[in-house]
Amino acid sequence: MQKSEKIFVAGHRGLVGRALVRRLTGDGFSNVVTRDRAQLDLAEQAAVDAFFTQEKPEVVIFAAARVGGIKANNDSPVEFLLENIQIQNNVIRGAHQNGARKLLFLGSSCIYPKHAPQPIPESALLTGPLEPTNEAYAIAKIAGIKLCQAYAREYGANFISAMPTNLYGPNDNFDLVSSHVLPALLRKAHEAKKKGARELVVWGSGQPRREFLHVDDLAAACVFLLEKYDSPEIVNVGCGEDISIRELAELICDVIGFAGELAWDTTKPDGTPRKLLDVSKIHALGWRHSIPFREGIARTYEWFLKNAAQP
Ligand code: GFB
Repeated sequence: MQKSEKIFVAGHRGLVGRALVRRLTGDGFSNVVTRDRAQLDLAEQAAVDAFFTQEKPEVVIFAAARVGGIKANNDSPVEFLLENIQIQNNVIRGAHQNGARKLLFLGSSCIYPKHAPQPIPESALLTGPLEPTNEAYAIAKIAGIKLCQAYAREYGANFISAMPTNLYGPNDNFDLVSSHVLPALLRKAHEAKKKGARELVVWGSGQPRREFLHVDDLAAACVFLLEKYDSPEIVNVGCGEDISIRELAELICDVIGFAGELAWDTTKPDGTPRKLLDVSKIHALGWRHSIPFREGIARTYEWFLKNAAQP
């Protein structure tokens, strides 16, 4: 990519979008374009068309999405399906119609079947039923992948798709109802420690296993793929290691310094039993993550203390 190329980051206010803008500007890309939701609602096709007609970005990174943890996904399938399909259709179509030379679509590891082989190779896509708690989000993301591949096949577009594993980092959502597990436990452990509580409640059985990647590593992988990868075949992005939710809770308590007990709320769903990506493809291309997990949690906790913790 040329440092002066016009790069549109769709979703720049989110966890991923903010990391992308940090990375791109840090790497010297001088023409990064963003729009707040008040200026451009990505769900409005006419507004998105007008934006692309006027700006004609050369590169588009699609990091806009309605996202949430297991409860938000399970409670609002209509919104996860409708909004994600609307915004991705508008942006992908607008990018193609206005001559974008490259687009990177960000999916999610939940696109793979619930009982996919572990670690999950890219070839597992559409080989079995999805996890019900996030089926709506997964279907929307699969539709986005397929739209990019259709643009590549029918029109020769260089539209690529990356599948990140569970992400965490600064600017995450720390709301206890709608967030993902890592920010939720970080906040719960902080508040339990502050109150001198004896226990911390963790959802589910603690048995499911998840893989976590710091969002700054994902941003680095995105820039790498934009520069080095030109195939419509999807690419997994992860760290290659997973951990049980029980181990995660213990690690977070240790980083934060909460010494109480863990209690299990088994009325909450476990979701997919295991979600570990096979990252051999991106390793073979020449990219690896670099932020150690414990350090990434500590850095996220520092950010939380400065920006999101209740006084
Ligand atoms: O991160 P999470 O919400 O989503 O939950 P998924 C992961 C696991 O952590 C589940 C458990 O087994 C939860 O039951 N967990 C334990 C908790 N305590 C908590 C807590 O306090 N809050 C939360 N949220 N979970 C999401 C999908 O699946 O992952 C999305 O729903 C997306 O579509 C995202 O793919 C990456 O990993 O199960």
